[in-house]
Order: sequence, then structure tokens, then C-alpha cells
Amino acid sequence: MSNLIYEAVNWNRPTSDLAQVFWDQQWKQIWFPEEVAVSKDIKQWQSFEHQDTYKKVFAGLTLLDTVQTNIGMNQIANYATDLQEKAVFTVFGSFEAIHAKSYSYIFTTLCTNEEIDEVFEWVKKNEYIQYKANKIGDIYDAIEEGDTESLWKAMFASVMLESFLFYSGFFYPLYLGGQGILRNSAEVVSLILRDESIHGVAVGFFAQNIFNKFSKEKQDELKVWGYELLLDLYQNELKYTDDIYAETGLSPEVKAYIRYNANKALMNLGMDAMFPEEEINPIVMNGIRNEGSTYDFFSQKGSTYAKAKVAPITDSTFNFDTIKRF
Ligand code: MN3
Ligand code: MN3
Repeated sequence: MSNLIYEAVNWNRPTSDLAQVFWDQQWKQIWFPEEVAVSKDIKQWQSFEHQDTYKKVFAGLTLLDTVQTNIGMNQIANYATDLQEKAVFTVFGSFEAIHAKSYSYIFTTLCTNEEIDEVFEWVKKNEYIQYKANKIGDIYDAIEEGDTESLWKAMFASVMLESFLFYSGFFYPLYLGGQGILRNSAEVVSLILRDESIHGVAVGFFAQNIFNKFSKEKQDELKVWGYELLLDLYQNELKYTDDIYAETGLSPEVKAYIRYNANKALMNLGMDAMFPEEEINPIVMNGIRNEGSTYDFFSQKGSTYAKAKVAPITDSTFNFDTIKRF
């Protein structure tokens, strides 16, 4: 038997700057896919032209959220040193499991079992989606006990995944939902996106705290590593986008959107943007929450939930000086 001294998490004494803030914000946003009326999309789905792209987009997102549930947040929670931060990562991991499950809810509602099996098989065979899962998964698996450099790299990879790589998939439901097409499935995506905004900011913030303790030389070395990883993932993402969006003609717009989100990911990590500013399709930028949202789960949960009502997260939600903003 080992003879370690186990320490109890003590929330009475703040040990981490913002752990409590991220904890509160995440729980206030709790949601379940079954509360969104995805079945209202069935009629439009039956005559929808690009079902193949749509299914692949959601299957790809399912894989990424599965990796983030089982490896990403687990590994980071396991190796983070602050007990309050560990708790926050564990909560984030639970939400990743909700995300991954929510896509299955959409599939179950819209597709036949045969179609679902087929697209989950496609995920195993698509080289680009497997490439990104492997690239990120390897960095998660390389964290070593007591080694802040490998922990920082895993946090960097996590922000790349959540603030950048998901967006080639998010584009399509947002683009369609913003035009009133398959709006309820898009609503699910907008709820996922709301969580990813917190995760990107939180993991980026905790990563910056680690980064700031490194020597100048180490920081320069890690920056080079970070930009090289981003470029590598970006090249793969261009091919992935061409592959799944070919039949829709939307590839150029998706690529602009992923460059925009790559810059946001870097910003979350306190690093300089990489791509020049460019125009993003306004339908996608506005999302679908601005008008006539069909999502109203608080009304279904009774008055006790009314106090939990939260405003969607925006850039000003976490307004603290330590995170660099444009
Ligand atoms: Mn997620
Ligand atoms: Mn996440």
C-alpha cells in the first residue's frame, strides 16, 4: 500500500483565480438535447438536398466530442495540480459527454439505423477526421506527472480542438439554421457552442497561468511548437473541409470561418493571431440565437429553474485583464 498524503478539495479557501467563476457559469448553462424539439426538423429533412454532408458533419463532431470526453478533459483533470481546477475540468468533461450524446439524439430523430451505422463507419475510415483525433489524442496521452510543459501542451491542444477544429463542423448547421433550415438541430449546436466558449476561455486562461511561469527561452520554444501544430491542423482542416463540403459549394466560406476561429483559439491562449482578418458569412456569425429561438427549456422545468436563466456567453462575460483581447 502506498503512503501518500491525500489532500481534500477546500472551496472555502480560493486556490485558483477563476475556478469558481467557470464552475458557476458552466452549471448555469446546463441543458439536455431532449429539451430541443429536433423532431420538428423531420419534415424539412426528408427533402433536404445535402443529407450526406449534414450527416458527415455531425458524425465528425461526435468523434471530436468523444475524444474530448474520454481523453481530453479526463487527462487534463487528472494531471492539473490545483484541486479546484481539477473539479472544473471534471465538470467540463461531463458536458462533453452531453455534447457527444446530443448528436446521437439528432441522428436518432432524423435518420434510419442503417444510415447511422453507415456514417459511424465512415468516421473510422475518413483519414482527415482520424488525423485530427490522433494528433490531439497523442498530445493528451503524452502528459507526464509533475511536468507542466506536457500539461500546457495538452491544454493548448484542447483549445485548438474546442475553439478551432470544431468550427468546420459547426458552420453547416449554423449556416442552415440561420436561414430557417433544420433550425432545431442548429439550436442543439448553438447550445454546444455556448459551452465551448467557456471551455476555450477557461482552459486558455489556466494554460496562460502555467505558460507565464516558464523562462523566456522556454516560452519562445513553446510558441514555435504551438504555431507549428496549428498550421499542421489547419492544412488537414482544409482537406477535411473540401472532402465533406464538396457537394455544397461552401468550402471557401467554411475555410474563412475556420481561420477566424483559429485566431480566436490563439487569443484564448494569449498568443497573437495568425491569419489576416476577413469577412465571415454574416448568417453564421449571427448564429441562430438572435431571433425567434425555438429553445425554451426553462419554461418546461417550472419556476424553480427561472433563477438559473443565463445570458449567452459573450466576449465580455469574462472581462479580466489577464486575457489578451484584440
Ligand atoms: Mn464539446
Ligand atoms: Mn468543450
